[in-house]
Amino acid sequence: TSSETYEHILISHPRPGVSLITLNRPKQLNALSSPLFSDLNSALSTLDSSPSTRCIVLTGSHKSFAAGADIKEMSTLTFAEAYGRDFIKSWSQQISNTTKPIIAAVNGYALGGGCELAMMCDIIYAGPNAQFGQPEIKLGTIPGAGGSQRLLRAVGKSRAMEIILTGKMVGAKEAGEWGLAARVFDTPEACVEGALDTAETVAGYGGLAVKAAKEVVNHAEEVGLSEGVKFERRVFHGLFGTKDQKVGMEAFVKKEKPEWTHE
Ligand code: CO8
Repeated sequence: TSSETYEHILISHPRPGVSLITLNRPKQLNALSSPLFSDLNSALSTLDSSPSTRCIVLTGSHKSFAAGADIKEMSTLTFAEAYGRDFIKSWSQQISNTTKPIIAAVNGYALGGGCELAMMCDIIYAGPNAQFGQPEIKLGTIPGAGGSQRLLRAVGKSRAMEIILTGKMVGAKEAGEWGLAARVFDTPEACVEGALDTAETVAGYGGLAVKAAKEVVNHAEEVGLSEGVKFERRVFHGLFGTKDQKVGMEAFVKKEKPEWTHE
């Protein structure tokens, strides 16, 4: 996949099993346009089915992860157009369908759709200048790609309400303390490197167990506790049918390093 080229994103494979997607509309602070999403979705689809990719890191520039949906593209949209083509739905479909873990390395602005995009990822790491926010209220609208739902789950009602009702930005320190970001780093470079380190760790495990782990955690957001625990147990049972479960447990018993087969 290293030969792929896109207009609005960059793809590289900086670590074994790890692919890095860099949003690349620097002049527009990575505003999320339809062509950018077309590139992103195509790349995610390719990487999700590529055996050489086991974990994905998504980042932007040091100044901006993504400053939201492209306001210039949206400003004249009518209700009939938005409803008629279910505006935004296709944008987030591919990222939600991606079975490999995605780590967002957020430096600079993650606003509106940018914050929503980060929250669609499985882990968020933040650089020191990260600024999260849902400023849609300032534009006379509200979050449209899951922001109200995922922010509520990430930081609780009172903080989510404050962010969404005021449009204020939340810095890296608070994002870390509130659990929106799993870790906060001292420099933008360290944020991306930290995400790549974690991605390399994840990529070093058996692919089926990684896929199952992501699936059961995501399922928890959809269902109640007893249903979620049951689903987790069934997937857990299923993993006894994989070669990697035997590889992993036998290696532990023999005090050897597991050689994952991803089968
Ligand atoms: N859309 C289009 N262009 C943008 C956007 C945007 N969201 N953000 C920045 N730009 C452009 C600016 O227009 C400017 O372009 P130009 O040079 O041609 O004038 C360029 O990027 C640089 O921006 P600024 O000059 O404003 O840079 P500053 O450093 O002064 O300010 C800010 C940075 C604070 C980030 C400022 O640009 C800003 O407030 N941007 C808008 C943030 C915003 O409101 N985002 C929410 C958009 S609504 C939304 O996302 C709805 C969600 C829909 C779902 C999405 C699916 C994932």
